[in-house]
Amino acid sequence: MSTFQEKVTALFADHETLITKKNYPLAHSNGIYNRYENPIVTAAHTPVFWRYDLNEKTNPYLMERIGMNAAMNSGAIKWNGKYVLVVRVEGDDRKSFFAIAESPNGVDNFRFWDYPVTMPDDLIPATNIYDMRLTAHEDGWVYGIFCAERHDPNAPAGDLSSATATAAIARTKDLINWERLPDLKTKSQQRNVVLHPEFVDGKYALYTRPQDGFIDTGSGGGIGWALVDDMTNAEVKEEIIIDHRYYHTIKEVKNGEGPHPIKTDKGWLHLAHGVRGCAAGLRYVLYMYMTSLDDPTKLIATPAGYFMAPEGEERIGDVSNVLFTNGWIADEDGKVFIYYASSDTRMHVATSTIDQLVDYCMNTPQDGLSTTASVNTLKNMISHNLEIMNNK
Ligand code: M1P
Repeated sequence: MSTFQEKVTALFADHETLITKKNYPLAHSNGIYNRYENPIVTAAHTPVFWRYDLNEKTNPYLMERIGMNAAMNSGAIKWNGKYVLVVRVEGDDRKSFFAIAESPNGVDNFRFWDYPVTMPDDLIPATNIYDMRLTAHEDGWVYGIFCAERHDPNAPAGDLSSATATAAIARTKDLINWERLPDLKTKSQQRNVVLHPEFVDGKYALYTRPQDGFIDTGSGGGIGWALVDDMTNAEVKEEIIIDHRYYHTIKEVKNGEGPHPIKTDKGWLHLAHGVRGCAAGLRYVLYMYMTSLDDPTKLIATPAGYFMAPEGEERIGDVSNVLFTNGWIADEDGKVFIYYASSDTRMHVATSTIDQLVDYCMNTPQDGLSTTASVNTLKNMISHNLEIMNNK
């Protein structure tokens, strides 16, 4: 029979083995990106001392006292040479909070900082917060924009499910001390709001996602764009849709900007999620697009279909059939670390390069929005290739 101390030692040893496990790219790649063998952050990666009371007197059975359910939708930033994720950790109590995990190489050895983020909640308290997008803005602040969820004050008595989604804003200079700013003022509910890293016409620029209700985007036509004078009192006065939803596409029901776009010589590179309905529920996939450097509201590349869709164990989790992203890091050498969550449960990484992603966006055929158009695109590829093959 193990002593209490032996059991504690085993818990820490197992945890250390898990978080220091080397991660390798999968042998197969589609030429666009490389997936990796293991999830990079899971609920089990959260520190043992978050979950267990380590005092034998108060926890003689060494029970898990505060359970962690998921580690998902993470913002990302390169910080002091480390690959840093602001992870959405969800406790067994269904409350999400932010916690920082950092890695020396971006693909494994993610270790949580001792304490979760203390996010000031003094303006309008929210019940739940999640899905932070980080932007190191040229004004010198690092902004975190995230969803603040509250029970709908207009819900009929007994309806404990109706909620409202608002874009909450905070900023920091050290990722430790956060200054909470007023939530974004906007006509509709909002989720998936992202700050563009540069001023545009001297203003802050936001990617928005107007929605009629907490879940339904309804008349909100897709990913929006709004210029804002002041982030300390941010208000959307005018909003235009820059990336529309279309019937019978991967983003028919909803879409949302992922992390802020990466600036390249050829244009702004965007990563987003698209949602469609099916008999099994909603299916969330990742897709890409590019906008012009001269006019960031103008689409210049719109590859058809999805960039990544759930595969293998990624398909299963708390909300199955979901890939979601709100973080990526572009290194100086052009390598890109794409951080994505699967099925609202765990975090993964895939790597690519700016050149590959630009090539993917510029040279993947567009969606012709019908079977006939898709078959014509396919026939062009076949005849092009048969000519090459037959001339060998
Ligand atoms: O459950 C899938 C995702 O659903 C929401 O995303 P969207 O607003 O686009 O529907 C969010 O709650 C997100 O956190 C979640 O991963």
